[in-house]
Order: sequence, then C-alpha cells, then structure tokens
Amino acid sequence: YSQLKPLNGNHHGQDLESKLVHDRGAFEESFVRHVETTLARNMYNCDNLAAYQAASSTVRDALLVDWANTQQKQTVHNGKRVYYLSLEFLMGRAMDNALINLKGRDNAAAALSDLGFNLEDVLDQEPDAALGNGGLGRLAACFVDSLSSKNYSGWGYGLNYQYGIFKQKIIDGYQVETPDYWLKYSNPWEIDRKEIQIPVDFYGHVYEDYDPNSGKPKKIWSGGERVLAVAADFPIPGYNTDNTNNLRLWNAKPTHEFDFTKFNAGDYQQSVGAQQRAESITAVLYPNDNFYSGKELRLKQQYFWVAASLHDIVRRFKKTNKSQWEKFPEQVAIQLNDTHPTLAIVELQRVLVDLEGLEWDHAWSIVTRVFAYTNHTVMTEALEKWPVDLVGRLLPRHLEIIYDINFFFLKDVEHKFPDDRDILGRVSIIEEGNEKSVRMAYLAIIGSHKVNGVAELHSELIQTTIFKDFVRVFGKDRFTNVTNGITPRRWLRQANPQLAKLISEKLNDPNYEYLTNLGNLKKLEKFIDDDEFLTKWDAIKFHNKRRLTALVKEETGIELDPTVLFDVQVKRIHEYKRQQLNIFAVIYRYLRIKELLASGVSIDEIKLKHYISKASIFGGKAAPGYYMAKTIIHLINKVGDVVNNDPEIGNLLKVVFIPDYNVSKAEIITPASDLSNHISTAGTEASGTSNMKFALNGGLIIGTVDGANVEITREIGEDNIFLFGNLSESVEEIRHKHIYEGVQIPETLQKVFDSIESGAFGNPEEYKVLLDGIRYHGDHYLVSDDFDLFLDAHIKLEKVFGHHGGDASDKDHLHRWVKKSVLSVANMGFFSSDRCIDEYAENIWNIEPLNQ
Ligand code: TH1
Repeated sequence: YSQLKPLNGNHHGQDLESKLVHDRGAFEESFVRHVETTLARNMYNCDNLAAYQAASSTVRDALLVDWANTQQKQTVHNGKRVYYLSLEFLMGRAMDNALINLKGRDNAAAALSDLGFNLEDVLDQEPDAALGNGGLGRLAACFVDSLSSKNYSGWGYGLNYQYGIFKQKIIDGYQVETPDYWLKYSNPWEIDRKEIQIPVDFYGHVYEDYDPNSGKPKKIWSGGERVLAVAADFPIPGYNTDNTNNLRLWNAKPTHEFDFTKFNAGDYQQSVGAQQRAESITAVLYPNDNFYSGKELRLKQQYFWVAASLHDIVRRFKKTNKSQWEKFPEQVAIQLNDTHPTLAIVELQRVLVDLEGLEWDHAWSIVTRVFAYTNHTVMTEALEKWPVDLVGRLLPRHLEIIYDINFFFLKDVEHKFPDDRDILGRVSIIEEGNEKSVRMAYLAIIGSHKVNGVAELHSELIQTTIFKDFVRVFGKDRFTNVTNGITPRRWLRQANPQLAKLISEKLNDPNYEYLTNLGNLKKLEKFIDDDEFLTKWDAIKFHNKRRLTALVKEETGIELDPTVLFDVQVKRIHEYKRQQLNIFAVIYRYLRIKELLASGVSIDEIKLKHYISKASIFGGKAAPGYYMAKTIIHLINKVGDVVNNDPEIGNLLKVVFIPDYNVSKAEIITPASDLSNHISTAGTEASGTSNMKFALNGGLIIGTVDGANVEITREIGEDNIFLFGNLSESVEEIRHKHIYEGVQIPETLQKVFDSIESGAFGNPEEYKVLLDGIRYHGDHYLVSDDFDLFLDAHIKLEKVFGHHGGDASDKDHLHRWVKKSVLSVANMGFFSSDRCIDEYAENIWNIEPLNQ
C-alpha cells in the first residue's frame, strides 16, 4: 500500500480501454485473438455463440482496465465505502449494458458487422444472470448500476449460485420447473479470485477460557465444519464515467485441511464426504419471493455469505487502519437488503468482542453505526423467524450473542417503559411459544442506525403496524423512507432504443446526458401539442409491440395483432399481486362478448359500442411449492386455450402466457405495453418497481392505491393513471367483515365462477382451492370487493384508448392516449435509481461521490 500513488501520467491502461471499445480495428483484432486463443477456434468455425464469447471477452478486457484503476483510486482516496449485502442480484445480461455504459455500442456493431455478425444476434446468445427471484434482486442490480454511474465507492456482496432461478416451461398449461445451469459455458464476466479464500465455520460448541493477556474470561467457538468462501468478482461499469465498482459473489469450496481431532475423529471417509458437500451451500438460489421457508441450508447460505463478506471488509479495513476500530464506522457502511443478511450484525459483534477483544458496549456502538436495514415487505409469511434450536446448533456462539443483545435491549426498554410490562414480550428478539424463534427483523432494527421502507405508503405502514413498538422505543428518527428506483440505462436506453433516441433528439441532448439526469425528461412536456412528435411516439410504441408480437409467436405460437391494446401483467405469481383478479375479469369479458354475439350483435358492433380489441398478456414464475400460484397459472393458460381458439372472437380478445419471464424478456415486454397491471391488494406491495419501468416506457398503468403507485400518481398526475380499489386503511376492516359476516360475491364475479365450475376451462376440481379461498375462506386479498371496481376502471380506460364512447368530433381523440403516455414519461424522473442512491448516500450512509 505504501507503493500506491495517485495515477498521473501513466494512462496506458486507459488508452487500451478506450481503444478496445471505441476503435473498430482494435475491437476486431481483439475479437479474432479471443476466437483463436481464448476459445481455441478459428474464424471459419465461429458461430454466434462463439462470437458472443469473443466479443464479451473483448468488452470484459476493456472493463478490467477501468475496474483496476477504480479500485486503485478508491484505495488511495481511502474514503468511506458502502457495501450492499443482498442474497439476490438479478443482473440479466451484461454485454449490451456494458457497451452502452462504455459508449461503445456503435463501434461494436460496426466491427461485428465487418466480421460477418449482427450485434443483436450476438447479444441474444448471452444467458441471463438470473441470481434473483423478482423485484428485490432486480433492485440490487439497479443499485450497483447507479453506485457506479454516480461515482460512489460501493461494492455488492452476494452468492454465486451455480443454479439461478429455475427456468419455467408450460406443459399442458402447467408450470414445469427445469434447472438453470447458467454456467454451462465459461462466464466471461466473472473474474476468479482463487487467492481470496475465507474460512467459514459451522456447528461445533462454545467454551469459556481465560485470555492469557488480560486474564479475563473469553468465549471460544470451536469444532464443527469448515468451508471455504472463494471470491468471484464482476465489474460493474458506470454510465459516462470510468468508475467501475465491484460485485463480489462467493463460491463455497471444500477446505483441504482436515482437523480429524476436532472433526469426526479419525473417520477419513466421512470427513471427505462432508467436505464434498461444501459446494452445495452455493449450489442453488431459493426460488421463493416474499416467503420464508425456514430451511437449514438457507440459513447456512446466509451465514456463509455474511461471514465471508464481513471478514473481507474487516481485512480491507485493517490493512490501512490496523486496529483503530473507532474509525470503522467512518470507513464502512453496510446496507442490509431485507433481513437475509441480519446475521452480519451478530458476526461483527462477535469479531469485535471475541476476536478483537473490544468491550461489549464499545463494540455494539460501532456495530450500530455501521449497519442500516431495508425492509421490503409487511407480509407476515415473508418475515424470517429462525428456530432458536436451529440457530443454536448451526451457530452456537451467535445464539449466545443474540441472547445478550436481547438482554441489554430489553433492559433499556424496561427502563424506558417501567409501567408497560407487555411491551417486553412484544419487542423481544425471541418469540416465545411452542418453538422459540429469532425474529430477524427485530434484530435488524436493534442493530441498525436506520431502517427504511421502499415507498412512502410502505414506510408509513411499517411504522404504524409491524414495527410500531420500535418507533416508541427508538423514536421516529430511526425510521425513514427511500422510495425505490430503476436504472434508466437498462430500462430506457437498452430496452427501448428508439424511444431513448427520440427523447435525446427532442431534448437536444445528443450524448444522452438525461440518462443520468432523469429530471430532464420534464422538458418533453413542451411538445405535448406537437402532432408530428406524438405520431412518432406512437409509431415507436407500435414498433415495440411488433417486437413483442414476434416473441409471443416464437414462444407460444399465438399470433397477436399489434394494433390492439396490449394489456400486460408480468411479475411473480402471488395471491397478493392478484393475477386471479385480472384473469377473472378476462373471463367476464369473454362471457359478455359471447352473450352479445348470441343475442345477435355483430363483432364489429361490439368493437364499436362495447369492447375494444385487446390482448391480455401474462408472465411470471410461481414458487415451485406454491400450489395456489400454480393453479392461477393453469387457469390463465386454459382460458387462453378456449378464447384463442374460439373462431367467433378473432382479434377482439386474446390471452397469452409468456413462459419463463425474466430480465431479458422484460426488456422486450416492457416497452411494448399500452397498459400494465399493478393491482395488489392495498397495503401488500411494498413498492413494486415494474410499475416504474412501464411508465418510463410510455405504458399507462391500471393500479391500486398501493406501493409506489401512490407516488407515481403524484408525479405524473391522476389523469394519467387508472386507479381503482379499496384503500389500505379499509383492508383490515373488510377482512374482519368477511370472516364475521361472510363474503359477498358480486353478480359479475358469480358469472365467472359459474362458468369455471361448469367446466368451461377444464376440470373444475382443479380450481376449487382458488374459488373456495374467496368464497369460503375469507377472501384475504379482497378479490370480491375490488372486482366491480376493476371492471369499472376498464370501462373508463377503454373510452380513452378506443373509439367507442369517445366523441368522434374531438380532434384530440386519436392522441388522447399518446398524450397521457408522453406526460407519464416526462414526469418519471424521480424514479431513477440514481436519485434513490443519492438519498441513501446522504441520509443513511454518509458518503460522497468520488470526483472523477
Ligand atoms: C419485493 C417487494 O415485494 C416489492 O414490492 C418491492 O418493490 C421489491 O421487493 C423491492 O423493494 C420483495 N421481494 C422479496 C423477496 C424475498 C423476501 C421478501 C421480499 S419483498 C425473498
């Protein structure tokens, strides 16, 4: 480190980076070299896949230069760094993003074309890095993009799963899961750091000893199983900057040192076997979204990842700061993405007290200055509660520390509220009962200096419901809101290049500076009466719809008419997200159309007076063990079979389920929607982020007053969004009524239930759980209460989109929808993840960007 000096003069690396990405000849030369050396092939034997590997290796080489320079610069600067701990990073593809961020896309396209390849086809070869379930993992991916783009020094830490989220096939209308072995070919974006190996221990026991230096008693955790964490690094380029941060994902590997005395005394076979099992820790991502399943291997993943990351952070700190622990919170901020990494709090306390010999209180004051916790859900089935027995067996010393943290905490609470005996039980980290458990969210709150929700409504809800006692204990200041955001590089420029280009032209911004100053979109409002502009805007939407039409044809065989309204709902399948509400409304529409036809009304007349033509497009994965969600998928597919094959219907209604929804498909689907559904039961969707992606791409939203929909409405104006449904304040009361007075099924919904039960969509037995859940088991998600309101919202929006019911003499008629689309985009600047990261940096992490 003493040899490190700020870079000056020596820009050899920078030249290389610049050349590879910006010089056509240099790109081609490097490409050919990679074909011949890295791939050991020749140019006559180079298909699109090989071309992808050679091209990505070239881009990777360029990234590595920036990455090395950035790390050196950050080390020399020696400022505070933020570490984002997330069990999921749903990155998607890397190459297009890297080319865009490095401004090398046109050059790469030209070079590849010289060599006989088409850039789009080459990009299409890349498998998605699908190391996440849904919004939470994609948020982490957007955050690392913004950390780099805004010149922060920030690393991500996660796990390098061999299998990401499963691939979804639809067979006979059912979801079938197949493994996603995404590392089939070597991964050019991964830099193996085989030399970075951190031992992580499990099981064993704790005993007390005396510290020979101080003579004080000291806890020793010993025995058990040891696994190695080996680093794999992924460079994260920023947009329009050289700043390239690091995403470090751990691989579990066997150790090669066996301690047969501590380990399975003398049993060679068994200890080798145990070692081979080490790799299973990072083998597979748990496929649950918004659900806690309590599996031992999952807890092992959490501790493995947290221990490796913390020791890496501590080691880096000690290199320059030795044991000046007071400096630790000035150098390190750690953000906990949900409660999954909560053990990091306990682990840091253990490191400081047991290994570094700090006094408990001193250590704890450091710990709480370092950590901050983001809550992403209020759904009780998603809140982690690890059984005390399991924690004690896997991590005996950690359980002791958790009990000590709880003891000191409860003592403080007792002091503060001497007359309130009940509060102790309510806020205790340990939940008493048949099976005692550790409430991870409580531990996370107690060990952090800030706790944030992910949208205003959600942040308000956590303070008044699940964490209200903690607001009393710690005061309002510990709680805050940081509304989620999305990266406009991937979700506008990459997914919707034509719209991004039109915007850059209109804003007179040839360098696309607006992509890092998204508030500039506001200037689009000036053109709201510019007919030529509106026509172009509309044409781009149409182009994107054709692109989606091709994808749908390829994936399902179904031919969509791109002139009809594309009504989209793509997200994880979950009862609270209410795909069932959507498909019930589709069934209702189909039944009404059939009735009208039966009574002699012609198709053309229906289109003119009753229903506009539309395609209902669904997509999303169900957790493999989530029976109800799988039932919903099945119903959607069966409705599609019936409706799409009904010769009377034509293009008036189509229903498609796009299999295996993922990030790269989202990049095609999002820009093609006219309307998207964000219709969760009020109070259940913490934020939602696809709502932002759709609105940023000029799609209108039909949604409930939930999550970030509330702020989207505030920003874009309530005329430009179709809101409906009961409000979150009423939900509790309505649920109560369902249970005590029974559920009222409206006539409209009853019609739908009758047709399902008549067998119109296959064996009604298969849908019994779904219908009974609503009729007889309390309709927890308020489908019956919101159904007619949802239908009404559709009637309203169809008047805007379609011709019927509209005033034909209205000159603006044709552009009514397009204007709302433009106004949405113009006012979406707030939802850039750059804004979001700036808020975290200022209010939570206390870090500043590094000047380039
Ligand atoms: C999601 C929330 O459901 C969503 O509303 C939010 O926009 C997103 O996080 C990002 O903040 C969640 N995903 C998970 C996944 C797991 C556990 C809890 C949540 S909350 C595994």
